[in-house]
Amino acid sequence: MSTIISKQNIPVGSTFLNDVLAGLTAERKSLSSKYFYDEIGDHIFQQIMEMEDYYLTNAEMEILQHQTEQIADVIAADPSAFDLIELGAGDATKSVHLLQSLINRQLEFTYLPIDISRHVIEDLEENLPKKLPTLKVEGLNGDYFAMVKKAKTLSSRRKVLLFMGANIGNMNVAEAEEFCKALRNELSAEDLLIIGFDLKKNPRQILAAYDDAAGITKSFNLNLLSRINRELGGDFDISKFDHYASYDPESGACKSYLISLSDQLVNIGDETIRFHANEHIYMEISQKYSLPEVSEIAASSGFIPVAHFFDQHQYFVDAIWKV
Ligand code: AVI
Repeated sequence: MSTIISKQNIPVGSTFLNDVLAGLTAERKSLSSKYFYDEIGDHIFQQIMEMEDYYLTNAEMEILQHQTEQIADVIAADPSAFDLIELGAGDATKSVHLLQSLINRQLEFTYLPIDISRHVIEDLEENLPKKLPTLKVEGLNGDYFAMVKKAKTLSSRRKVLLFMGANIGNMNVAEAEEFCKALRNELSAEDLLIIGFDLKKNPRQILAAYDDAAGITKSFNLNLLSRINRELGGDFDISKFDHYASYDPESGACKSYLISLSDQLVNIGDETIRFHANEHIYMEISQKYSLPEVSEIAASSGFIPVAHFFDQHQYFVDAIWKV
């Protein structure tokens, strides 16, 4: 089947193009943060995770470093063999601690990292065996739900799902609930979900994590406009947009926007998009939760909380839920 190409050489029907145009021609302009992660975006996100202000990485790392044995105890309470499936595995820096502990216990399991990036999966399959030679790894490249379904066809062993890094925060509360319900529907009675939530805390601290003085988060957001220029033939002038982050302590919603600094026209493919001065593009939500709100999400999506693991400051929680 031949692909129809538009005059800008963009495959017609490209999801990225369609999503970008739908978002920027809507009354309230938005772009999806799932498109942040091209190669450059991955690199900038790595820099964000190394920032002093971005407390989330260290908080969850502390949990994995110091409470891995207790987490492994919950998993090993059922002695049967299992598949450990990680959604959005990245470079697995945090999960390595848990993997090591499960290996030390000589538990029978296979690690199935799922990532949308083929590059990430190839790296994991190549590098993890160097760190953990006896680990059985089977990388799955693709969409979370399609790959969880595929994992279920590969073995009938019980499943332990890992969804860490506060990735659930990049959905609003209703979307998070729908997502957890959909995960619940894929799981059976003996399965577990280990899921990381960033907790509500001093609003200034949260805002600082998403509005760093060095402008790394700003470049993370602006990179999506550059990506549109690179991949969709857009002509955004990046210098004419600023980054703005806000945090609402009541709802727990931390939101990022790009603000148009002037009246301007931007061309993407065959479309011309008008921006007014000070008009915003909604870019990303990083939802924060209280512990009762975490348990509400568990209950409304059909899970039962089994255990909670916090860092010493209670900035972050890794919750274990059963079905
Ligand atoms: C990937 N995700 C959990 C990050 C977050 O904290 O929402 C993405 C991010 N956006 C800006 N800084 C980090």
